[in-house]
Amino acid sequence: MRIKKFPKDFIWGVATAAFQIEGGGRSDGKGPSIWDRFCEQPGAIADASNGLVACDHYNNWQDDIQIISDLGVNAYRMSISWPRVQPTGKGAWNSKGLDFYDRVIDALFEKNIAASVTFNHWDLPDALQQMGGWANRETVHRFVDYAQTVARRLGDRVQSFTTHNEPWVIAHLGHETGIFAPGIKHRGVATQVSHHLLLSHGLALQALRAERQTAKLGIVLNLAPMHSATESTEDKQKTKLEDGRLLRWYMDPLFKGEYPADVLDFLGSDAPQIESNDMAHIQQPLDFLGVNYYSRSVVSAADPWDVQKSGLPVTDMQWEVYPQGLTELLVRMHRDYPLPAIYITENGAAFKDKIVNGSVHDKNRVDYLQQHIRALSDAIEQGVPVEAYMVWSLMDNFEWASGYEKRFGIVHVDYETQKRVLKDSALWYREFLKQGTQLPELKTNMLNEPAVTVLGN
Ligand code: IFM
Repeated sequence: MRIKKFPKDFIWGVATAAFQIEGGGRSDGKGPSIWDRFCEQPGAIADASNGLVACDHYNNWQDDIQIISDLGVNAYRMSISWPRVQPTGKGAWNSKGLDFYDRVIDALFEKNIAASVTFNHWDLPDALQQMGGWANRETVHRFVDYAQTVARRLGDRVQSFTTHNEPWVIAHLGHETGIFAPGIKHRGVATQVSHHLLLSHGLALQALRAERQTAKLGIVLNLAPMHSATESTEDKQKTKLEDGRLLRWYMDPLFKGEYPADVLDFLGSDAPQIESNDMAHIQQPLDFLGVNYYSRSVVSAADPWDVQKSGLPVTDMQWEVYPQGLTELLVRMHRDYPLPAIYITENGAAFKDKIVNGSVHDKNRVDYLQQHIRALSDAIEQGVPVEAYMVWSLMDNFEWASGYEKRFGIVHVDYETQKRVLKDSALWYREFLKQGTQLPELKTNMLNEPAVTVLGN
C-alpha cells in the first residue's frame, strides 16, 4: 500500500488569538477593548470570567514559544491586540505594546517558525466603539492606519498578515444576535459592519502593497457546508439563504466584486450603504484565503436543528464531528471561485478534558484531528490548492461567551497555576510532524476511504 503524504513545504501550525491568551489586560498602557467591556456585562460570559489574565501569555510568552517550537510545527498563527498597540484606536501608539510583539516575532523568527499574524481577531479598541465601532465608516480608515503601522514594524519577519478573523462572527454574532461583543442586536447595523470589515480589508491590502509589503496578505473566513434538514422546499430555501449569508456574502465580494442578489433581496432595507468604488476596493487579489472549519450546519426552516438527531459524535460545543464536510466545502469553493492558496487557519475541537496522573488522554481530539487531516488530503487530491493547516488551539484559552469552560487546546492550561501540560493530542501532533506527516490510519469509519495515493513530494 502506498502511503499518502503531504508536500514537504506544507505549513503546519498551531493557532491562538490575543484576547484569548494574553491577559496583561491592564499592563503597560494597554487600552480596553470591546471584549473587556462585554465581559463586564452581567450574564454575557457563561462563567462570568474575563480576559484580564487568561493564559497570562503576556508574561509567559517565552515558555509558550518554546512549547510551540518543541511541537515541531513550522508556523504559529497569532493576533495583535489593537488596543495594546494603540490604546484608543487613533492617535498615540503604545511603544510597550509594539515592543512586546516585536519580541514575540523575533523569538519565532529565531526558531524558524513562520509567524502568521492577524490584525483583527475581534478585540476592537473600546474607544472606537464609543464612536460607533465597525458601523462607523471612520473605523475603516483607523484600521488601515493600524495595519500599516504594525506591518511596518513587524513585516520583515512575518510570513503572512490576515486582515480580519471571521467577519461573519463580528457582524452577525456581535451586531445581529448580540451574543458576542459589542452585543448589538440590529440586522441593518450588522450588514453595515460586514461591509466596513470587507472594505477595510481591501483598503488595507492596497495600502500594504503600495508599501511593497513582502508578507503574504489575506483574510480568514469561518465557513461550513450547509445541509438542509429535510427535502422540504422551506428547508431547502432557508439552506440556500443561510449559505448566502455565511459564505457567498463574503466570497462573492472578495472574488466577484458584488454581494449575492438573493441575500440583498432578503435584507431589503437592512442592506448596507455602499459608496461608489467600494466593491472594487474589496475585490483585491489575495495571496491566501484562510478557512476556519469546525463542522457542517444543518438548516431547518421551522426549528433549530437538534444535533443529536444525526447520531454523529458532538464536541463539547455541541458541534457535530463532520470531517467530510471539510472536503465538501473546499471542493465546492474550488468549483465556484478562482481560489488563491487556501490556509486552514483553524480546525480543532473542545472536549471535557481531565488531567489524570499528569496526563490528558484526549483520544477524541486525536481522532478529530486525524479525521480532518485526512479530509483535507482528500480535498487536495481533488485539486484544491491547500498549503497550510493550523490546529485551533495551541492551548486552552478564553472561549469568548463560553469563558474558560470550553477547552480547545492541545496543551492543557491550569488557570490557577498557569501550568501547561501537553495533552495526548499534542504528543500525537508532534509525532505526526516528526514522522514526515504520513496520513494517519483511522480506526473509525467516518470517511469514505479513497484509494491511497502520494500527494506532492
Ligand atoms: O475560539 C474561536 C476562535 O477565536 C475563532 N474561531 C472559532 C474558535 C472556536 O470557537
